Formats: sequence, structure tokens, C-alpha cells
Amino acid sequence: MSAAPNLEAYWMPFTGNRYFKSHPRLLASASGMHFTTTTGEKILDGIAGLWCCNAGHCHPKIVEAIQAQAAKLDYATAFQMGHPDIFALAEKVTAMAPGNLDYAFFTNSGSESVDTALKIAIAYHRTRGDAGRTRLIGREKGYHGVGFGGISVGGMSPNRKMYSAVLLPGVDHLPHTHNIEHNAFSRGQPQWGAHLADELENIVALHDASTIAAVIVEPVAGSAGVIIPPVGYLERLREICTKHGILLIFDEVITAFGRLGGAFGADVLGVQPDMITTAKGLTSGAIPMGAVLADKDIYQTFMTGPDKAIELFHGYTYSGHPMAAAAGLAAMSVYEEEGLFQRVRELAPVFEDAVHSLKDARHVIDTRNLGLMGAIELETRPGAPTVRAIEAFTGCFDAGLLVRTTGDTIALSPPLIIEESHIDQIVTTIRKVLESIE
Ligand code: PXG
Repeated sequence: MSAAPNLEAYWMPFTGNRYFKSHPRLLASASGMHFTTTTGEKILDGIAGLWCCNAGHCHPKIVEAIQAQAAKLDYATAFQMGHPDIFALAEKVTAMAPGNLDYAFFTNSGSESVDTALKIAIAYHRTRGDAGRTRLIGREKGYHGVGFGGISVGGMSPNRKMYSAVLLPGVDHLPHTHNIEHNAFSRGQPQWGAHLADELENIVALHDASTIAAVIVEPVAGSAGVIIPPVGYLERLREICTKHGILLIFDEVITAFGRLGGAFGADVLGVQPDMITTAKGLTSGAIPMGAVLADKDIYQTFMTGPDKAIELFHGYTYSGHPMAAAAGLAAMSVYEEEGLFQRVRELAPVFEDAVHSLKDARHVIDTRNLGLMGAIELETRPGAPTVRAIEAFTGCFDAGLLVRTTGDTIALSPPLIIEESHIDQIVTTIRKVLESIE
């Protein structure tokens, strides 16, 4: 164990820095379903790191692939150059994708994937001579990362409010679909709420279709607290987008690579988008990487002009990084060889029963689930929003379980290798902790 570091210099992301630095929680190592802290406690990972370590921690095949690549090809520029693994990963991932999502553009994070997809959408219309289509439509409670594009189409107010005067212009938002009054304790997709997609028709009528480039939504909203799409909702969004020539982007940074029991949420939910944004599970969280998967018609639209000319003026120094490519290829092999997406389908009913078993636990006002995503929503303590959930988070951590909280919701999204005994441990711990807090 290394000596305790001085915590001051690190400005931590999405963290109460002062509280953390006076109450640190430091992770030293990880394996399979568990982290180990620097003080030796074993923590069951109920959230796959941060919705990303789908194959479990330090999977030997992923570790080995990264180690070998680090020693063989540390870096290769992606501009006017390449290396074989990144082409192989593009081929692999697009072959797994539904419909004609035949092209992959690589980034280093979900935020970059989102900004990339939004830029591709606008550039696509302009390349086709439809330069007026620049508006982007997101959704309330949406989370699309923290770039200016992502927070503009996103709908989580704390992430936006400092920047309200400088967000992207011409953005509008669909209403969110979270409604406890109608949908509390729904198992899987809730029955109520498909009509909320019709609001897109009103937005189109207000701005005119000829000004709108794309709609972006998470098929299942993750960060806002696991909001499952109502039956028929995504289908309606698809219909309305198609009718008006608007591109539909699914932000699958969380839902891709097995989370819902298939390679993509689009497959599982049976709705075909024009682009998918990914990250996280693309490398099982082991190396930062994201990708935008684009329909072949979108890609082909750009393939015009002189053949030596750059078609899209966009990319990152680390697009398609060799280490990330190796991790991505290894992750895809592990998912396949271990049948992890199938495993999610098998475990989902057990996970569903477990999540809903907390219906009568103290403070609980809703439980919801799809695939291996689950949420337990707590009644807000009067005058102290989010505090009860934060206490549940620390209570769970002290009891050896990592969960994620957002607002007053506890979110669950375990590695896909989870066993039934771990599922039991998760709900037993949460029940006990909820009993112990006011
Ligand atoms: N889109 C979606 C749907 C996401 O969930 C991003 C984009 C951004 O990805 P990067 O890699 O830039 O972080 C995300 C990220 C939480 C939480 O608490 C979720 C994310 C990130 C941080 C916290 O739920 N998701």
C-alpha cells in the first residue's frame, strides 16, 4: 500500500471537493465484481465503476491486450494514418450494430461522441444542400456529457445554469417521461407516456422542420435516475423524425454493450436510430474511448468532392488510440466468448424481482428496471433534496457496496458478470441502510 497522498491539488470532477478531502474514499485495486480500498475494505461494485466496466474489473484478457499494445505501439496518429486494430474494431462494432450503422468515428469519451454526432448531423444536412437545418432537439433530464453541445441538448439544470447565456443557439427540448403518479413501480417499460413523444410535432410546428437537424435522446435515461421509455414512445419519436427528415440520435453511452441484454438499446427496444453515440462499455471502461456509429447514408453523403480532400474537419489527437483499440477488441471478445449479453437477458428477471423487492423498504416511492439497470427512488427529505440519497450512498459504501445516486434516486448498473448472490447482497444492503437513515 502506498503512503497516503496529499489530496489538495486535485480538483475533483462532479464531487464536493471539500467534503471529500475531509472524508476521503480511495480505491486501490479492483477485480471482477469488487474494488478494494486503500484501507483494505472490499466493495461490491453495484454500478460497474460508473456504468462502464461491463466485463467486470481487470478482466485478464482486457488487461493482457492493453499491456501487449502498450509495449508494441504506444501511439499512432489517426489523421492521414492508421493502425490495423482500429479498423478491426470499427468493423467489429458496426457489425454488431443494428440496421445500416456501418461506420464508426472514434472519440475518447461520451461527451466527445455527443459533440461529434451533433456536428455530423448539422454538417450532413449542409452537405446535402439543406443548410437551414441547424437546430438540435434534446430532452428535459437528458444527460449528454459536459461539452457545450452536450449540456445544450442536455436537460439537467445544475449542469447548465452557469452557462445559460452561452449554450448553443437554436436548441429546444422534449418533455421528460418520468412520472411517478402514472408509472410508479413499473416492471420494465411503463405503459403510460407514449403520447409525450407527440410534443415533437409541436416543436416541429413551432420552428419548422426545415430548421431542425437532429433529435438526441438516451433510449433509457441513465444519469437522471434510470428513466425507462414508455411503451411506444421511442417508436413515435422515430416516426416523427422520419416524417420530417430529422436525424434521430440515440445516446447509448450507457445502454450499449449489453446493459439492456443486447449489443445496443436500439436492438433491445426495436427502434432504429440514424446515429448511436457510445463510450464506457466500448472498452469495458478500461481505457477511455468513445465512438459514433453512423448510418451508411450519412457517411456516403460526405464522400463527395476531390478524393484527396478531407471530408469532415473533425477529430481528436487520440481518436482510435492503439491502447483503446486493443481494449475495445478484447472487450468485444469477452462479451462474445462469455455470452454476457445473453447473461443479462437471463439475469434480468432476477434483478427485476430484487429491485422491486425494495418497494416496501423505508423511504422508497418508486422502483424501476430494464435489463441490468435499476433505480430506487426515495422520498425527498423535506427541505433537504438529495441529502437522503447521499446518506444512502455513504451508508452503502461503509457497508461494502458502491451505488450511484442522482437527486434522490439510487441507481444500479452492475457489471454484467454479476451473480445472483451479489444481487441479493445489493438489495439486502440497501434495505438495511435505508432503515438506518432518517
Ligand atoms: N451520454 C450519456 C448518456 C452518458 O451517460 C455521457 C454522454 C458523457 O460521457 P463522458 O465519457 O464524457 O463522461 C454520459 C456519461 C452519473 C454519471 O452519475 C453518468 C455519466 C458520467 C458521469 C456521471 O450517472 N455518463
